[in-house]
Amino acid sequence: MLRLYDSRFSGNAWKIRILLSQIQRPFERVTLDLDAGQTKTDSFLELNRFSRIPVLQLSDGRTIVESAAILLYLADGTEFLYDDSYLRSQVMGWLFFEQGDLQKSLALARVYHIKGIADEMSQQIERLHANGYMGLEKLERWLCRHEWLVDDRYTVADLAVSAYVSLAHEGSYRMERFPSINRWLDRVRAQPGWLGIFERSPYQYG
Ligand SMILES: N[C@@H](CCC(=O)N[C@@H](CS)C(=O)NCC(=O)O)C(=O)O
Repeated sequence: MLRLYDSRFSGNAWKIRILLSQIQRPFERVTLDLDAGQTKTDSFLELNRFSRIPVLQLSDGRTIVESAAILLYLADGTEFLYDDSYLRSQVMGWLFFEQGDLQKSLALARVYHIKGIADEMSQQIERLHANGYMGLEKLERWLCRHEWLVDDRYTVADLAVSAYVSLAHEGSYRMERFPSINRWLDRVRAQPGWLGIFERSPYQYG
């Protein structure tokens, strides 16, 4: 069976649990405590050279790291990824955009709030917001004219980009500025098999 190493609050691992639910793949969930340094041990480094979650371990023991790579692996041959190489390249473009232009700026601001250190980190949050808003404005511009990120249906591009965007308010982003993003998030959440971040997948063991 597949094994997913993740943590309770990670948006990157949440993306994988949503897709596993949508493709109805059973998996064992191993939830790590990041604050206790469980991604920094020698045995974890054997699983992920970058010492981060999520990590997907296949039944033969091999691992896949980086949420975008895991999503592409799991979505291959399903309705959530196109076969056509041009359309696949468009999906990948959004996955790279999410990692480069959005993920850190949205995730770190959220982490500072969750850890209760937002006041002391206010200057860092301001810088993160400056970057994050630039990415969100680009996304809003696209979604003003398109229902989905690539072509005419929901794919792992929508899944990957929506995860941290839907959590951005927890990092004090003013999301009412982005009406097209909000309508798209409603469409994403309405997809069969979609799960909230603290919701348990019916396909989850452990
Ligand atoms: N680019 C990576 C980012 C993964 C990431 O940032 N993981 C965080 C949790 S969301 C983590 O494991 N942090 C622990 C650490 O860096 O020690 C991905 O998309 O998988």
